[in-house]
Amino acid sequence: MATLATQDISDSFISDEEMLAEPCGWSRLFSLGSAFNTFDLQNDVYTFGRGANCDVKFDESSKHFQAYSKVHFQIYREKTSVGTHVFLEDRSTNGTFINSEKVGKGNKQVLNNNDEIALSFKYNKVYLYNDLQNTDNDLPKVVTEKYTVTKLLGKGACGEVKLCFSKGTCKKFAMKIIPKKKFSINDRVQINDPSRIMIEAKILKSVNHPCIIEVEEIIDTPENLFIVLELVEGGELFDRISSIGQLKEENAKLFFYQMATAVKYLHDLGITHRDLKPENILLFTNEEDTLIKLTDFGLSKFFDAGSMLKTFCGTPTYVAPEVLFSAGHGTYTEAIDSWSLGVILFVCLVGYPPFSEERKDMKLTEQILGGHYTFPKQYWSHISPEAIDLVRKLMTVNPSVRITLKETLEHPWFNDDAVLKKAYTLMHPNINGNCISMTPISRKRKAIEEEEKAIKKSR
Ligand code: PIT
Repeated sequence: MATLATQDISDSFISDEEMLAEPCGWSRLFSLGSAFNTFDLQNDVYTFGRGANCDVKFDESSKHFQAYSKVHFQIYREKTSVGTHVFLEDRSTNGTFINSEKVGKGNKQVLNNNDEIALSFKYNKVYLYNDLQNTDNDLPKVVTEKYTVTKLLGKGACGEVKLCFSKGTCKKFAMKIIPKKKFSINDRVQINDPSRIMIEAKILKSVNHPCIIEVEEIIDTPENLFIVLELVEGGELFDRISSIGQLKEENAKLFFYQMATAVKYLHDLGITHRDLKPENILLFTNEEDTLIKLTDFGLSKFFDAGSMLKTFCGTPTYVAPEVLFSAGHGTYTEAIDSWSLGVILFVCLVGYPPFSEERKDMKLTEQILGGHYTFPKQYWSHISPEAIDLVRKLMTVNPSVRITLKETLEHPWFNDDAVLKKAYTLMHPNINGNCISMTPISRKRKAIEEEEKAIKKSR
């Protein structure tokens, strides 16, 4: 029984049954690992470890339980004349890591807001430290009453993406924050056109595909648009390729098949993505075989062919020749996505782009406009002729003969049951009996059906 004098530690755990919307204490440790619970710090000192005497005792079912020390680490706060400081002291044999840096047995380090704590292994992140005194000041109440917004996941031209936790369930999401006003970066004024942003958000909300990032909700305020997105944790395809040089052909096929299915799905709905590149393709997990998720529909378009001047901000590595040719003023079809996918496939297979500014004999735009790319033996000898044939068909200069996404999926490169089966299992986990509960996707489908019913009724 809990007494008034000493607070029962178990009061601080947030079980699934009694999800606490509001944190109680001076800091919160958000769980990043499945065997760890989100935990509110109320007292001045806490010990964490596998020993029975610890204030927070690790769950025996946790994957690395044996690698943890009896007392693994301690968190405490010290009130001094210059303020209150929070420290983590490493007491473990195998190490406690703050943002991937080992603290080291007997050492202590100041804990700052959004620090990630890992145990025994650098990648075994179990907690995110959230300093409750110091957060959310500049976020509107409509956001903070539902979400705790924490560390930065990425920064793009039109806003930031942050990690956030839903206050009811502590479920993790990504939150894209898009300022509506003009803002300037290095004296270059950029404009975030609110209607464009809304188009992106609406397109994302209207689609439903396992390989397209899912929107949980959109919060519209006078200053910003907040798009709450499903959280994916494997980073960008771009970084995966950069870190390993190039993908194995089988792996490239698994990823590319998913991209092609997702883009075909969009084309069937009359949507062109228009900005496909490895930076906009996210990986669901860090595993080798994983789901891909298309993002950044900032340039995407419903139905009509249109111009796309915004494309000319960066290097046109992935831009189709017909777009370059008319400098963004022409009208284009969905075939521009096939071209970009061809460039992506090229990069996945060999780790370098088909066109480059480093080439001395021809300017970059000339290379693209004329489709001047080659498959040097030195890099391509181990790649199958089918893969090369598909790259050629996607990177065909004339858009009216370029291969479509439907034809891409029927291409002989995909006569590969093992890869297709893998892709299918990743894309439809619940059909294989792995998951029977209602997924966000099925919830969303149901919501859409209900909305459609309501619209029909009101007509
Ligand atoms: C995540 C994790 C992450 C980044 C994102 C989502 C970003 C998604 C995104 C969505 C857009 C966009 C740009 C980025 O225009 O690290 O779950 O609609």
